Amino acid sequence: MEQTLSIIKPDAVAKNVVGKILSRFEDAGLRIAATKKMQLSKADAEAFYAVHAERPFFGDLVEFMISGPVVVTVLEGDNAMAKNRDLMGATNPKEAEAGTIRADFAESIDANAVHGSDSVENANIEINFFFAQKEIC
Ligand code: IDP
Repeated sequence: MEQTLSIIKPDAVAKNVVGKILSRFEDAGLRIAATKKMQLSKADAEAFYAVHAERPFFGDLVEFMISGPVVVTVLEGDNAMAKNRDLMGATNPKEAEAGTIRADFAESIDANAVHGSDSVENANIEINFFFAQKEIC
């Protein structure tokens, strides 16, 4: 069964829409294999987004990701990675299709409500970044 990593970002946690977002995953047939709320450290955020280290928005992205708690979740199901990306919508909420999480809950490209792994390979790396195997059911 395929797994992917979701992060509900600080803007959506602050808006108190964690349950609404998790329901969208369940309504689409994905199962929650693990989930936890946590406050990322600067080192956590820098390491997680290391692939973007050279991008001009990297500093702002790291500051945003540590601006409040996040909810990290392992989602499981058929085509979990692609299904989660479809549910999320485009990176820029102004371009996100109606009915997607970002269209409904995100403010801007900086504060865009959710992260989702963009390949099955990255999903495995990202899941191992946040969870021990014994935490995933
Ligand atoms: P994704 O989250 O849709 O996979 P990525 O390209 O992997 O998008 O970028 C990671 C995150 O970096 C985005 O979710 C967004 O918050 C931020 N980001 C991406 N591009 C920009 C930009 O051009 N300006 C500001 N922030 C950006």
